Amino acid sequence: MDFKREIFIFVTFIILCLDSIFSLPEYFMEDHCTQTLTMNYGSIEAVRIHLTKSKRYGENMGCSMRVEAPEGKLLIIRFEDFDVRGIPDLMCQSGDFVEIFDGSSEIAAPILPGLPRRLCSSPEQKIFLSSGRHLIIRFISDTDMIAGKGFRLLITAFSIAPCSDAQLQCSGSGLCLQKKLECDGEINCPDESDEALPKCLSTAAIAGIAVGCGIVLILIIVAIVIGIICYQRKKRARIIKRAVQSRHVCEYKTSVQSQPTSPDVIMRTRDTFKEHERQRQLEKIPSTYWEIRLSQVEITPITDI
Ligand SMILES: [Ca+2]
Ligand SMILES: [Ca+2]
Repeated sequence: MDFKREIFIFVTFIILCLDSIFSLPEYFMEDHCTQTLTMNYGSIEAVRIHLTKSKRYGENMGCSMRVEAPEGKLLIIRFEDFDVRGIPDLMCQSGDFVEIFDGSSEIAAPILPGLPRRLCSSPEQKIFLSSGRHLIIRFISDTDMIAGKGFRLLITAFSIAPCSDAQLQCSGSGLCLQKKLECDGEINCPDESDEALPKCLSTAAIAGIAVGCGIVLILIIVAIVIGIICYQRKKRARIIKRAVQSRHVCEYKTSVQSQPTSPDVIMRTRDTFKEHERQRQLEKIPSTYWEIRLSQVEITPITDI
């Protein structure tokens, strides 16, 4: 019974490790300007988008990226981080700013109803829903050197209830998300119900599992390296042993050739060779082995003469 429990814990641990490995896809917008990021059925229907890999975005930057949800689905946009240096008092008409269009072109309506079209400081409202399967993110920076880290968005596809068996329903709304987004450590539902305790592990527990996975991977790598070193040492030892044995055979042959060729010695040597060859063929033992054995057997009688 205990054994089954240990297997269950081990399998759960491996699944969690794999789950953490296959985490959300992440994109840097600066690498995908003018491109469309498409979420396909079967893949994870959520992505994280960073503006830049650098600590600060560059000056004079203009970049637009389109995001497309699977057919029949809409998009949840969550601002996880926002550090853009514009001038809110001037309605972001100066400095750097972000625009999010609720459609597939830049003439679509902004996704921020009731708010300024441009964003240049952290918005009080962090979550927005698209009205269709497309949205466009556009970032513009001016020519001065005043710059921030940019922004980080988590975008999740959803459909309207009723949900299918392959979906989870955010408890505070009728939004249906891909089931694999439940308890994955990412907050996808607007009300955060996909990561609610106690059904999901806490962030600390997930961090602990991630550390455990890292330690297990390191141990596996160390074991593989030790195994390779041991194998190479054994292989080298076998090569040295064969070389020593071959040298003994050569020494024996040289010894036989240098001995007086009395008829009695020649006959004894021939008889011994024949006997060993007969045994070798019966037992199908490689001739090299018998040459070595012969060298060990024959040295004594020959040196006695
Ligand atoms: Ca600037
Ligand atoms: Ca989640």
